[in-house]
Amino acid sequence: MILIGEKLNSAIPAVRQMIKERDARAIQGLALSQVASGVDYLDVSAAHGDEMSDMEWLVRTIQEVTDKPLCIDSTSRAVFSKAMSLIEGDRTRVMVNSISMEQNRLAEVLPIVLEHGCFVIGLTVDDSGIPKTADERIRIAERMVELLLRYGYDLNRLYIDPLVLPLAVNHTNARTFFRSICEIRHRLKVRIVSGLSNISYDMPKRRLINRYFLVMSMALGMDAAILDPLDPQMLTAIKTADLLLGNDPFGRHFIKALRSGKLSD
Ligand code: THG
Repeated sequence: MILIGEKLNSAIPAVRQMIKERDARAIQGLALSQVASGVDYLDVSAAHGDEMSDMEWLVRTIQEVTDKPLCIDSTSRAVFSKAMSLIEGDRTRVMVNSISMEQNRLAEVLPIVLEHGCFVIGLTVDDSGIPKTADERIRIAERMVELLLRYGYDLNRLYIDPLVLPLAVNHTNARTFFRSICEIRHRLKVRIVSGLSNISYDMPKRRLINRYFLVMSMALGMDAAILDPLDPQMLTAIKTADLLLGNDPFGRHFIKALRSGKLSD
């Protein structure tokens, strides 16, 4: 599975503080520890603060210590433009997080994706809000795929995010998400990504719920996840699920994780 490390996010109070204090060492430490855990992308979000200048500082600071591709997490065209202008090396490796079928968001962010040929996360949301049912999510994903095809976008670079709603709001919300994954993959043949942790909002034992939810989603074909790669039990669940799903020939990654002490019982 493709792992997107979630830690470089100003929504996390300790990280917000590091950004505010321009604590480059602490931010670089968070980048490097996620890279050491095996992430494929580093999500970077500066929405809580002065987004423009914080994003600029983050992109520069992170790239001083790693060339892992960044997943730029924003809603603002100006922030994406700025971040893209600072990317060192191949800009097509960047993941834009995210577009949606909300008309404003689409008009703002899609041109950036098309201009640079980046990967993109497409949220299944439109101007009527986050859909409650799987069918509505599927329809929005269909509309997005049609639109991107019209622009000649390479659909191999699209990750649909069917947006998880909390179980505490409706006890069938995980089931709705599972159905969305299956149908979107089956009908549209595009990849699926998710942030997952919303599922356990307002519940006890959040990490436990998140972990089982992740493994079940992987079994249904989820391709990528935005998560905390520093959580050893989460990483163990991912390595074990990848082994069982046939994504790890000869168990090489499993054994490597075991040898480096990353697997917990
Ligand atoms: N989809 C897309 N992008 C997203 C999300 C999504 N971006 C933001 C968010 N959801 C994913 N990122 C985070 C970042 C931090 C936390 C949750 C989601 C968080 N972290 C705590 C911490 O690090 O301290 C707790 C971690 C833990 O205990 O496991 O809460 O859904 N496209």
